Amino acid sequence: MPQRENSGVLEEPRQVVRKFLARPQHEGVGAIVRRSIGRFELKYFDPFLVLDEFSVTAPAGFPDHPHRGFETVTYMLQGAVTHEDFEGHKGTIGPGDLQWMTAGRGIVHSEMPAAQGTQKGLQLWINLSSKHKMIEPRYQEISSKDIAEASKDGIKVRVIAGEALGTKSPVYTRTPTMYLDFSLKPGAHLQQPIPLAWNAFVYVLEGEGIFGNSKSLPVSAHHLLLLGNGDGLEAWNRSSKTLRFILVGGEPIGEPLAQWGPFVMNTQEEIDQTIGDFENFVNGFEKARHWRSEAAVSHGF
Ligand code: FJE
Ligand code: FE
Repeated sequence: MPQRENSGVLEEPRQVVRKFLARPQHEGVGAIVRRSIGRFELKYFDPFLVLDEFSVTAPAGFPDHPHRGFETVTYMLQGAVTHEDFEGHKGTIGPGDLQWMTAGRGIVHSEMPAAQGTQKGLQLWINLSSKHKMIEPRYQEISSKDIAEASKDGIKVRVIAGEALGTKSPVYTRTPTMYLDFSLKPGAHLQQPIPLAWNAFVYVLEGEGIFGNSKSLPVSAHHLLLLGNGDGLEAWNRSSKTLRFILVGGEPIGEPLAQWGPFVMNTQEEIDQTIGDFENFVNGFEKARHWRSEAAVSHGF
């Protein structure tokens, strides 16, 4: 056995293979997102389509828009967002809350600020395999107090999906996914297993961390790190402040991708079909014919 600096639970820690700084850009109506996955240089990191760190202040927001063929996962960091959909499903998610929405065959909804000041959070788009693209829409909503947490040796984790430090999330992931929100105190050292065949990334939220190789340079907030092959992630906080980042992994779907904005299918024919379904209010978009969100009615979007 070669000697390793950190003998522990991992045999082959994953290394950082690409690094991106997510700069702010405009999306929705007046909203600002730092998009890391889904931008030109990184169109798709199978099964992940988009990762946005969003920032919205009223009257900005994401008024009535459709989705088909994937899931949106919204995790609030600050403030609150109200969502309403064309089925009459409505709710507000506040700090630390999670909405895991499986759009499946179709959702039309609005996502708008629900509080004063700036609402911040993360929205991740996870692809669905061809056999799941047209399933019935479904929500899993978990309020902050019900998100499983565990702590050990200066590490705190909020388990959004998957398992860490022996604690499991109740969220059902149609595309097998792990989503962990880690906070490391100064001096903490993390070793987190990740299934071998999965794609995985880190997105830094605050502080500075060392990822993959203990001799690498520290990485700061708003950076996305794509991880290479291996059985897990090793991370260190050698700074004097808390380091917070998310670690997300998923089983690659390995199918062709055809995307038109909020519609994600396998072929261009399916995209054309979807645009037709949406325009003609059929195949899951029936209720879009007469629906407008309360936000749209009252603000004239
Ligand atoms: C969308 C542009 C968009 N990131 N983060 C085009 F902005 C959106 C969209 C969002 C979004 C919503 C929230 Cl609450 C947070 C986001 C993009 O709604 F769906 C398309 N098609
Ligand atoms: Fe949306």
